[in-house]
Amino acid sequence: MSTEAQKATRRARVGIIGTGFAGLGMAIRLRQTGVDDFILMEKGDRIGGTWRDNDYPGCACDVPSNLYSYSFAPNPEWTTTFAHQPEILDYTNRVVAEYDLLRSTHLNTFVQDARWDADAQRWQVETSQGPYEFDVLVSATGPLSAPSIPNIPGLADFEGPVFHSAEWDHSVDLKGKRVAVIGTGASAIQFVPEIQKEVSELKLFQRTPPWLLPRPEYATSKLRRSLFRRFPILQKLGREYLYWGHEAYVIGFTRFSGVMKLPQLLAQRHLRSQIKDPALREKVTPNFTIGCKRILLSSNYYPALAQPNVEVIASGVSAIGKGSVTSSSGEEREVDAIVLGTGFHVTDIPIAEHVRGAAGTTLAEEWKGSMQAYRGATVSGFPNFFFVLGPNTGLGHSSMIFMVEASVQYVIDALQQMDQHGIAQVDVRPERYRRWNQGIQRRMPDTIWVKGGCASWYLDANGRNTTLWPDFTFRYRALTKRFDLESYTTLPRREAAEPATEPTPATA
Ligand code: N01
Repeated sequence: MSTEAQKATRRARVGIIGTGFAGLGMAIRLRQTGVDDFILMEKGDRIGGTWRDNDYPGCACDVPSNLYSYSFAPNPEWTTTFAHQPEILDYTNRVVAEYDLLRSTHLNTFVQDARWDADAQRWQVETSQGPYEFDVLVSATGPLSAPSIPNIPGLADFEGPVFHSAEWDHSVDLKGKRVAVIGTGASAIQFVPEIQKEVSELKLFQRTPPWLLPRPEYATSKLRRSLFRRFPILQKLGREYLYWGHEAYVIGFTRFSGVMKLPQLLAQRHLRSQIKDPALREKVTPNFTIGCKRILLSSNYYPALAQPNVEVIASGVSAIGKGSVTSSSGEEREVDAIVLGTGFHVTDIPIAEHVRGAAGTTLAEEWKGSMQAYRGATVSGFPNFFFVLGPNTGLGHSSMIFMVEASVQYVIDALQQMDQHGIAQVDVRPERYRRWNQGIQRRMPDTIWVKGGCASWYLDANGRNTTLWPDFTFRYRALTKRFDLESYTTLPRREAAEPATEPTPATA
């Protein structure tokens, strides 16, 4: 692309940041409702978001695939009940092709700065590919897009390979190597059983043991697939069954924590049946109520830990040497490579540093360490800016795609109402914004995430849970079905605000 072309401002009615399930879901619904004037901006060189980035060995979904897929794009062909990453990415690519989204996608386009231009009533967006202008800006960057690299003294000086699970370095052959794994979250419990089979020694640094339930994964039969293909209603019914089964967790998570005794008993039984060594059993037994951190599903993690080439060091990490890792309890282990299963920047999402509202301040400055958004979607003082999967829309129990679809519906209805009423600008009223977030936070002390006795990435630096939705997901869907215009201040299009530049068609 020539420098001149890079400088030309590209315009569209809607700009979408990110092409994971959230961004693609937004784009598809726009297309379905007749809005073709949008551009998807993707920082990577391929679409796919977190399921593109996370391709570590064993990467798979821990929500059943029949639920973890778009409601409008059921996939009768899932080969297993819990699809693995390549199959999920294939599904995404098929949906992208079906809705012809590549022609609206600008790859390698990193959003550096987005600011609300009050005179033009538009978002001016600077990217690594030049400037853009949008009437409405949708952030769909998701909570799991920025790997968290721990600030451990000596990490930069380690002489062997070091990589994060979300940036797996497939050029490194771990076969026969002594490997340290730091972290025991949802990602680590999936890749540990895979790499355990090939490494000579695996030193697992476990700061907090997670609760695990068995993973009911099995290959789907040809008969089932053909029935789903021929009678879509059967797949729909299966999806409903899964949905309500998962929704039952909300009762224990947010209302009656005593209910969690049952899954905790099942998890204890799972642990006892898979780990016979009492010392190891003790090391990996959590000391908090199940559900306080994400409940993990695995039937091969504990057996991997029980193998002779694995040592669980039940401690955080205090230092890293040129060829060793030292635990906070002072145990030093010599290793050839380090894999970080240390999670993501979830409560300090990077996009918050790049988006500036009407007052010129960034989202991060507005939030002061605690993210918040009205109905998980809008922030006061940031007109025409929407989140898909914004603050407090995360789940610990069910499919995030359900929340994506609910969030997207809110934006779609906003656009339709803006058209209908000749509105150019909407900004959530400060008191609605404040009251909504106070309401969310008032519910938190009763939840398992606060009462359960654990520290987790659900809580931010101020100790607030700004990540999870503290209610049934159907309640969220009901709240986002209609854009509540009365909660917003609105402005019509100002004459002087007509664009100086001609609209530029999107190109892939
Ligand atoms: O990350 P995590 P993840 N020193 O944050 C430890 C989703 N997901 O990548 O518990 C030592 O859960 C940390 O210890 P502690 C899912 O939503 C979904 O595994 O904080 N240890 C923890 O053990 C999931 O929840 C699927 O004490 C350090 C681990 O690193 C989310 O992604 C699959 C440390 C981080 O665990 C994140 O999972 C996989 C330090 N300095 C992931 N810093 C699905 O199937 C952190 N840790 C849908």
